[in-house]
Amino acid sequence: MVKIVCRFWFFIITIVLVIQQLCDGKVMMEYIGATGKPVTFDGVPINDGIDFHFILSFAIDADAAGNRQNGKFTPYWTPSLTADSVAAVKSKHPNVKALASLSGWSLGSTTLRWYKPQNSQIWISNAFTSIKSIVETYHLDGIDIDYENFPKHNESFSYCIGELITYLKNQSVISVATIAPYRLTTIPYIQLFDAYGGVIDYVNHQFYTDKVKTTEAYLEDFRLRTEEFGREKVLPSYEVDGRGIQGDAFFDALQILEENGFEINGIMIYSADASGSTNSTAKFYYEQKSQEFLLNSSRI
Ligand SMILES: *[C@@H]1O[C@H](CO)[C@@H](O)[C@H](O)[C@H]1NC(C)=O
Ligand SMILES: *[C@@H]1O[C@H](CO)[C@@H](O)[C@H](O)[C@H]1NC(C)=O
Ligand SMILES: *[C@@H]1O[C@H](CO)[C@@H](O)[C@H](O)[C@H]1NC(C)=O
Ligand SMILES: CC(=O)N[C@H]1CO[C@H](CO)[C@@H](O)[C@@H]1O
Repeated sequence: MVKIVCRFWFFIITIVLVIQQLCDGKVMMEYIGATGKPVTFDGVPINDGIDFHFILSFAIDADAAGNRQNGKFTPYWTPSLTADSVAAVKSKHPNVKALASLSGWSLGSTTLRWYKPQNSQIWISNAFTSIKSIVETYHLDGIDIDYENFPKHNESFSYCIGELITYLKNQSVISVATIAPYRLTTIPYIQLFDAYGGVIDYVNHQFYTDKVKTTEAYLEDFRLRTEEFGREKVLPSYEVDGRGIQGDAFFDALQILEENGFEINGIMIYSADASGSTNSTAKFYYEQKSQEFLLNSSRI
């Protein structure tokens, strides 16, 4: 009898979670802290109806001189993003989550790349311990995977990163994991996603690297990326003052995606550093309008 009641509640809870995911679950992903500018969370518009994720950029498996540390990650995001400021923005906005993005393109003048660890188990264990400590210090909820350069033999990438995410989730260190492929790194990320997609919540594909500048090209590109990574998890993305589609054409593209049957579950923006430093009329315009778009489309 107890067993049946448990099963019943498990069933109900599962249904509720699935419905929640389908109904609201609109997410905003905002990279912050990569440029070294003294950027803060203050001033970033955060709508109550959106699951707002700040992605602190970056935590890196290297010392300050760029030497590999065998899986021991250190935070290198701008020092103005303090642990207290993460706690403050989360307590002011219960819908905010904070993630650490792993790696990024470079540290100072050193280009960062994935390397095959000598011993995968030791790398995973070091990564688990160092990331757990960063998560606890900075009150984080998850990690984003942003390795941007790969050696020829990268088989261990999928295994090491997939196991790391699995282990961090299993031990309840994190609740969210995202990946950030770009035009030239889709293959290793597809390998990771195919093997460990169950523990990956969203795909922050960097559409602005795909050289698409028109709404029509954006639609075709989105079609391609959702074929690679699945329709539910891929988020359209925008680079402020950057590459790819620019200005309000981005919102036209989102409209066209919806008209073509794609459900927009969230939007990724790179980055708060750029948005915060544009002139005052344009400041955080894309963050504001993206959230408005998501709320509009969730009302359908
Ligand atoms: C973590 O993994 C262990 C071993 O596979 C399993 O028994 C346990 O249920 C998992 N816990 C969670 C929260 O997934
Ligand atoms: C402010 O930004 C807008 C939009 O990017 C631009 O059109 C305008 O020229 C900028 N104004 C100044 C004073 O930089
Ligand atoms: C949201 O909907 C309102 C009302 O229909 C509309 O005026 C506004 O332009 C929409 N905003 C976006 C970003 O789609
Ligand atoms: C062995 C292996 O997985 N190699 C892949 C590494 O990643 C590149 C792309 O960056 C692929 O082309 C290889 O197939």
